Amino acid sequence: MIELLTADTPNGKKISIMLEESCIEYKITKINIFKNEQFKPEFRKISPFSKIPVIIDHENKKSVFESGAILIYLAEKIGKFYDTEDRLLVNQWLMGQMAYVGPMLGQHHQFHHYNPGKSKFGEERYFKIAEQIYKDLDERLSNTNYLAGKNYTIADIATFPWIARHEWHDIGLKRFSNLTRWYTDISEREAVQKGYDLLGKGEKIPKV
Ligand SMILES: N[C@@H](CCC(=O)N[C@@H](CS)C(=O)NCC(=O)O)C(=O)O
Repeated sequence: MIELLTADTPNGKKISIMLEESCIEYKITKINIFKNEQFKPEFRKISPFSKIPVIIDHENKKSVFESGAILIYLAEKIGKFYDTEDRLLVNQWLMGQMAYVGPMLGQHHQFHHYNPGKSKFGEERYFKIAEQIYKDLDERLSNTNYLAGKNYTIADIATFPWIARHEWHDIGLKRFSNLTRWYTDISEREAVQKGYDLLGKGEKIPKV
């Protein structure tokens, strides 16, 4: 059994989606990051940067932090979404999500969605970067079905919950036909719909 310690954020949703896709038995332990529960010493023992998500695999008592590392761990455990044939490409698109797409869209959320009017520089800078990310993903998806090629992989699972915040981004997802096709296709997966509703409150994936 896998225990997912998380909050309801795009990084958290990556893992609930992966667990639903994997059909592994799991339970969710909520970490309230607005009440600073991520800084509690017992949590920091398994999450040295005080971040969600983290998993504990109760079969072998291993814990894993960092969403990309968790996705790789689970994919290797179930033998899905990380084919050896595609692995070099999956690694690149997954690392690109972890190091660039997620952190930049996260900054865009900070300036454009949560704190508008506080920094013109920050708003303009991250709007431009977010728009470029949409363009780059769209270009990639004009050549392939999924980010790492013909197969749906953990690179898509990592990227999807960030694009699902498209209403916050105000970039206009509809303008990007290949990204829209990819987003709609993944949105229709039952496991993705279930995993997206991480807290079981009936949360729906935003439509294009
Ligand atoms: N690179 C990390 C980022 C995790 C992350 O930034 N988590 C945020 C929520 S999405 C968090 O725990 N924030 C609490 C804090 O910064 O105090 C991952 O992908 O797992």
